[in-house]
Amino acid sequence: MEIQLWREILAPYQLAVDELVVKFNHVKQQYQNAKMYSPIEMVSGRVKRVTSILEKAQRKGVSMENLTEKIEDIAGIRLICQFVEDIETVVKIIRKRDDLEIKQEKDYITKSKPSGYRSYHIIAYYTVQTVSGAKRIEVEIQIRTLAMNFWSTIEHSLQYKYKEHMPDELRMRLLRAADAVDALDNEMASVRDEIMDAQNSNKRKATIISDILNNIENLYYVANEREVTKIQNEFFKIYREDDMQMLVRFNKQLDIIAEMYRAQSVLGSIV
Ligand code: 0O2
Repeated sequence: MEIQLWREILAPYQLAVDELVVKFNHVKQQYQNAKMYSPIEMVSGRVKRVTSILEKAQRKGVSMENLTEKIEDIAGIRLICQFVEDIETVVKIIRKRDDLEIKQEKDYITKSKPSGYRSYHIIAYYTVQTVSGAKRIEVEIQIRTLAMNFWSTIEHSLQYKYKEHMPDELRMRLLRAADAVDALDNEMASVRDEIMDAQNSNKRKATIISDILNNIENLYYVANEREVTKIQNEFFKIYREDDMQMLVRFNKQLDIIAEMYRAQSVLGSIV
C-alpha cells in the first residue's frame, strides 16, 4: 500500500486518539476541579504503527481489504488507575458515555492471559468528523493499574525482542513477576483508604497554602509593608508547625483582613 494511502487510512484514527485523550484528561480534570479523587491517574493514546498493523494482520490471517474491520486496536487509548477498584469505576464512566458505543469488553483482570497479562479492554465505536463526512471507527481502550502497566510495558518489550522464541525460563520469571504485581495491587487495595486520606490531606494543604499566598500577595497592594511583613513572618511560623488546623484558622483571619481592606477602599472611594 502507498504511504500516502496509509496516511489517509490512519488520519481518522489519529483524530479519534487525539480527541479521546483530551476527553479523558478532561474527566480527570473534572474530578480534580471538584476536589475529588480521580479514578483516572494517567491518559495516553497511540495509533498503531503500520509495521505492527501488518504484523498483526499476518498473524491473524487478515487480508489487506479487511484490515480496518478486523484489527480493532488501530486506535488505542490507555487509562491508568492507581488502584484495581478504580478500574470498575472507569469502566462504568465509559459505559455511560454517549460518544462511545461499546462493541466488546475483555476482562483480563478476573482471568489473566496465559502470559500473565492483566488489563481491562473495551472495544468501542467512536465517530470522528472528517472533511469527507462522519467516520465511525473502532478504538481499543485499555484500563489497568500503574503496577499492571509496569509489567505489561516490560513484557511487551521482551515479546518484541524474542517474538515467539522467548526462553521458557524468562517466561516463567515473567509469570512470577505478574503474580508479584497482583500481590502488590491487592496489598495497595488494602491500604487504599489510608493512601487516599494522605493524598487528600496533601491536596487540601496545598490548596490552603496557595490561598494564603494569594491573600498575602493581594495585601501587598493595599496594606502597609510593615503589616504584610508581620503577616508573612506569622505564616512562616505556622507553616513550620505543620498544623492543618492552624493553617485553616490563619487563612480565615487573612480573609477577614482582606475583606476589611476591601471595605475601607470602597468607603474611601465614596468619601
Ligand atoms: P501492541 O503492539 O500493543 O499494539 P484476540 O483475537 O482478541 O484474542 P487481540 O486482537 O490481539 O486478540 O486482542 P487482545 O488479546 O485483547 O490484545 C490487544 C492488545 O492487548 C495487544 O495488542 C497488546 O497491546 C495487549 N496485550 C494482549 N496480550 C498481551 C500480553 O500478553 N502482553 C502484553 N504486554 N500486552 C498484551 P497487540 O497488537 O498484540 O500489541
